[in-house]
Amino acid sequence: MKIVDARVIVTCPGRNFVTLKIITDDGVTGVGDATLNGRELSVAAYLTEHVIPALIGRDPARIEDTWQYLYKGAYWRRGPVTMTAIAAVDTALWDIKGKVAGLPVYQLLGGRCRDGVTVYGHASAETVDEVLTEVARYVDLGYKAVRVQTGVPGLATTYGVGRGQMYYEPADAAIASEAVWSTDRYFAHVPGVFAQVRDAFGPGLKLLHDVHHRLTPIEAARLGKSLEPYALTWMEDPVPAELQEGFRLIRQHTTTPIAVGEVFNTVWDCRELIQEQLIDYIRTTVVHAGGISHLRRIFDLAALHHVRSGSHGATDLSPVCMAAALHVDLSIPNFGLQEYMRHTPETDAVFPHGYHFADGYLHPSEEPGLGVDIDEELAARYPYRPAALPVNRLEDGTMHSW
Ligand code: CS2
Ligand code: MG
Repeated sequence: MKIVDARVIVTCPGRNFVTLKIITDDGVTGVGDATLNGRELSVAAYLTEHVIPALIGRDPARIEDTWQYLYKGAYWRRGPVTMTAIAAVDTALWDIKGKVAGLPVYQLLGGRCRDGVTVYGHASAETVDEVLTEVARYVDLGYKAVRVQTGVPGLATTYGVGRGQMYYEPADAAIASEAVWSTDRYFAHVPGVFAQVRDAFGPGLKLLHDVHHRLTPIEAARLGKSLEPYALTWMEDPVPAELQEGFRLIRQHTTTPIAVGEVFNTVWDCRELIQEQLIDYIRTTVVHAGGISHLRRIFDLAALHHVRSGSHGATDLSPVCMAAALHVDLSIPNFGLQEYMRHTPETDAVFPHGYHFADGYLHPSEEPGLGVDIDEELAARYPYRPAALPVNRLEDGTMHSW
């Protein structure tokens, strides 16, 4: 069997997605998500110019050899663009291998370790009353875990408080929109919101919160301590994570579990965090961390150190990534939670898939391969639209993390 063609499909059913489709001489095809929010065309060009020409003629069954060829052969290793491109190839080759074997990919990864993949939804609103209403909505939908994001009095916008319900798309302008942040205003408000949410919904509901890279380690320690009475499942991205040893300071002060990793793209970004048990959940994904092959390596290292998976699953990760993520989530021993920010009906139509939600779980397709595809004719009706993620400044104008 040989790869005879591959193409990059860029489409924008409400937001931009980049998909790689690989075609073999037997007519078997595979798909991989290559979406990097705000930098989509960088990955599309990397694939088109530097990867696809080298794929033609290769044996699609040689997944690991292809991974090593693209990783070591790049010379300039790692980084979100390179690793997202490699991820798309890896994911598409696993899709092909499953189709050829006549098995869903999770069966090739060792089979089921659980009956379903527990997911968390996103309750977000400006006011506490609206937050409580949103949390109730997700509970009524059957979610066992809910991320809570709230507006902050005195701030015009804040991370995670979406426009409309169920979907959250932060990349809202061709040139980055500017948000304003105040840690003081945030601290004055957020612990009280969780007090009210926990009081309203009791101890059984898993509650999560995404700090989105905005604190210093000692501030994160203070936040973690203030949230301890509300027993969160995790506090996410408390600080920017380039300084992995900075998490030691947080760990010294609080037992609130920590989840980090959606912006990581190789095991090297999180090796110390995992080996020193400075985090509790690793959020790396199929689409941004080198595909199924490399993500399994990260999760295997995590399993040795009591760290569980908690993969990112925002709207800007396509249904192709979600389908692949579920096969990994089902088959690893140290699964924690899977983020499930729903896609719009337009997106779901462009990416027909077999996974489905029931009773707080996502269940992958039982079809051979990943159980997802892209409707290229429909995708062509949604041309690319430039969109950048926001930037963030403090109230005095200082650039901050968004
Ligand atoms: C967030 C994302 O889902 C999350 O945990 O951190 O919404 C993130 O902001 C976006 O994926 C960035 O494109
Ligand atoms: Mg996040």
